[in-house]
Amino acid sequence: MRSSARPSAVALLAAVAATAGVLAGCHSNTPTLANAVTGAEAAARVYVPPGQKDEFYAFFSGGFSGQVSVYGLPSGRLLKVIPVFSQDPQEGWGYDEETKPMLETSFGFVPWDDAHHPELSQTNGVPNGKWLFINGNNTPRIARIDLSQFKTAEILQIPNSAGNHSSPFTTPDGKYVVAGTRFSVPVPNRDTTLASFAQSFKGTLTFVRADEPGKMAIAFQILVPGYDYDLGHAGKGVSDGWFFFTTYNTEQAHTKLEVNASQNDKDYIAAIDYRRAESCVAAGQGTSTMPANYDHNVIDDRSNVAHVERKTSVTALDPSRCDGVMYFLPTPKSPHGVDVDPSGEYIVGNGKLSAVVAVHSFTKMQQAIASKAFDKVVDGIPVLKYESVLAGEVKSAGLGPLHTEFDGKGYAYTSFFISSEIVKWKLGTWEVVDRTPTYYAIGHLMIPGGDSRAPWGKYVIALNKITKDRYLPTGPIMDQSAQLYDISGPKMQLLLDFPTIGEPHYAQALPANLIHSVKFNALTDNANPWAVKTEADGGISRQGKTVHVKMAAIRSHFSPDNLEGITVGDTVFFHVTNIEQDWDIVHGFAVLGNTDAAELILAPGETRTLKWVPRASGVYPFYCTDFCSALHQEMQGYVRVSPAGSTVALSATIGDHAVGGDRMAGMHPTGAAGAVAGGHQ
Ligand code: K7E
Ligand code: CUA
Repeated sequence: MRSSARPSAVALLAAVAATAGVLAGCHSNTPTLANAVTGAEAAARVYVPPGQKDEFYAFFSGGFSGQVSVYGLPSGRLLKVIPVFSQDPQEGWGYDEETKPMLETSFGFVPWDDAHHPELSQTNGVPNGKWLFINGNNTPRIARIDLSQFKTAEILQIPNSAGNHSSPFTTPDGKYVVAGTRFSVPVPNRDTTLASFAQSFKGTLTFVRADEPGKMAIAFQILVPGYDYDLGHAGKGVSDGWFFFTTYNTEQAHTKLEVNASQNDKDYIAAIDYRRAESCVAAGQGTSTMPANYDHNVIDDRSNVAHVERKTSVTALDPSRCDGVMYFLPTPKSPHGVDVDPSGEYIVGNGKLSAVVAVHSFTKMQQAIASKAFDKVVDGIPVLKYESVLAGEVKSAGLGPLHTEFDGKGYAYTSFFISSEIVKWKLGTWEVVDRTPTYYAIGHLMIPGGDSRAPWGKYVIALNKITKDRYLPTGPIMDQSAQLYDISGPKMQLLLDFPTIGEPHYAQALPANLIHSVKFNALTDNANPWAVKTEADGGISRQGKTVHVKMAAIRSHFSPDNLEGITVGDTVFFHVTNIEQDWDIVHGFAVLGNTDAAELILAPGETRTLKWVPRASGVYPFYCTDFCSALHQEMQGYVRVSPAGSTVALSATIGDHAVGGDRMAGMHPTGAAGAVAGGHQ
């Protein structure tokens, strides 16, 4: 009967919104004059003349597209979409034999996800331009993107989790990225009545080692009460060594959360002393080995082939048996983002349903722990007294605070979803100093380096949920929208709107000179077992019903380009190597009527493999899909497919000569080759 005793969240929001004279999802804000710049001024400040380059790289999550998009700032120009969790025909990602294993999970092949939080790798709390991590929210995963290649290089699945939302935030030393579960579930997962939620459902907070490429690994999982763990951020500076996660649904509702998870005046920010966790794990104190099935998928640098490693256990830590590892900080009310200021002293809780933004003090938290200023103890975890940890409250700031970033000059910027605005306030005095409307319904906001120890506080970007009436209409669904504001002066100034791909929950950005993008891969380093180094290395071979074709692509032909001797019932693998050694000279490869894959897109120096199972006899053309030269349209060839049982001899030719010839007979690659050709039939 709790719901009759207290107003529901919806009623609360409606009441607050009505008093404030705005409607939920308000779209009627007009810019305040103090913040306005003329069109010409704004244009000049975002204009990057043709041939010149942007100052910042910005990485936007694709939300339900599953990918990451890369923009230049301040121009808002889209530079690239990096395929991560979703199959992508533009790059053949998840279609070719080399990359299909990247999308394997313990559930099987999962070619989609919902990606929310791009996180740049850090050194000493500052983005270093090496890698970008991003979470898969639906089927819990963390991906690592290599920023020298702008390519996904590694994906680790997170077991005992469901809805990997509070992820993959990094520690300042880059040692860990984290994964907190949004849904609590039975751990280990099993058939259980949903009504037993409060007894049998658990949350997990997972610390993943992430400082060595190709070696992401779960260090430990902390088993926590069955709440929803929403977002997280590491401490830094004075709070280095701690991690903070927001919770909601401390009511432990399993149905109608809209009402039932909005009862408590305060939920918690969970504070984890992860160095203490490390010492308990090292000493075996409060730990157990839990069985768990999850995949770790890595692309080998040199062969470019992805491999799946199935893992079978994790180290679990019970915080009630590791003294001092975890505390709860009461925080009003269903907090979403938790953001730590550049000094590490202030921990900002963005209570979605709260009228204030509550800011905790790390120093006070330490004192409260020392003096045992506890309200109560939940499942062995002390709950600190709200007043004993509170640094201050930002009052009457707006409605529906979600996220906060920092400019490095003593100010914080908080997004307000319901009142659809960014509010700038001063750390320490908590006074609101500026506000500006967003169009419309802002979620995250982003300042380059704005969650780091040293923000580049020149711009803030609003990542908005609703776009209607801003651009030419595109039917009932509009792409989401970003807005760029200049924050170099005392007032935020709106300069630019630009559309995004999918729903950009969050983004991160850093100065362009911190990224070292390679121009091509050296052919001499290409260790793909099917690579060819010259045109003469191509050829065709048969192993039972499997036919392997090794092919070189170079302006403007394939070698070989005529293939015969394939029969219905064969499975054909085209292993194509782009043997160009020049920046941005890309070739593609596609074959008529292929139901087994998309195209291949080949970076210079790279080998990829296309699977094809012809279902009928005939002649099938193949061609290059990337307009690579004046004679690109000539870059084509034919495969002859004969009826099953045909005795047509296997041949691979170009012009008047055979390619590979007898050297191909009995060709039987070893090692990783088997994984490429046979792994995903
Ligand atoms: Cu606020 Cu998924 Cu970080 Cu969307 S989340 S807004
Ligand atoms: Cu190669 Cu077009």
